[in-house]
Amino acid sequence: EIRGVIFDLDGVLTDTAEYHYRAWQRLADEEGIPFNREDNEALRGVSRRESLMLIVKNRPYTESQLQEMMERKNNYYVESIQNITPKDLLPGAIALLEELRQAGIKIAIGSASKNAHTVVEKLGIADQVDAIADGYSVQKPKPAPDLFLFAAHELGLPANQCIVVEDAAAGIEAGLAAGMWTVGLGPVERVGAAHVVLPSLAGITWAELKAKLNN
Ligand code: B16
Ligand code: MG
Repeated sequence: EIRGVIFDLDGVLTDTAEYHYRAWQRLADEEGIPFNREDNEALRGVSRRESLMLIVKNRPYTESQLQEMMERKNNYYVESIQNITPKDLLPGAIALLEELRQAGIKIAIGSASKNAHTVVEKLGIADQVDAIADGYSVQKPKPAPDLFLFAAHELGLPANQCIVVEDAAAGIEAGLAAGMWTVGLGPVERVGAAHVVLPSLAGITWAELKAKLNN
């Protein structure tokens, strides 16, 4: 029986991906590194350091230069998320969160972002969420199962009673590695490994989701 749902944040409950992209683009432009929206696809759900490495590739930056660039990008990002409001919740998100709460299902956020708390606050869903696992919670990023296992532990639930909702391939991989049920949002080419694949959360009810997972 399922007693908890762990939601990824960026790409699932809200679209901060656009803000991440603009911040990386600005950094890449300043550094004179070719980077565009298409390149950005590879950064979906990927940690800050890994994202930077995908952008700088084998250019010979020192560790302190890499640190400075991550900090610079984060400053741009933090600036842009100040304007987030509940209107930035993706379609279907609030309805599902409310339905889950009414059904007594525990809810956690499982995000790679170190800014997840700020985003959750700005979205106005802090009271709907029982636990937040974020970029500070564990060492190993997705696709390692650690972040979702941490979230389940915070909820007081065993892994097999939890569902992970993710938009990134690495996130689905992490959910499966954790021994959880997985729901992938987006194209099968990206999240096809999930138990259930949906285009988005729009119009999705808890009853429907449960029925699909029992298939
Ligand atoms: P930060 P998620 C991820 O969030 C983003 O998808 C990814 O683009 C970002 O690099 C990562 O968080 C780290 O974020 O730089 O704010 O710590 O999809 O796991 O909610
Ligand atoms: Mg995501």
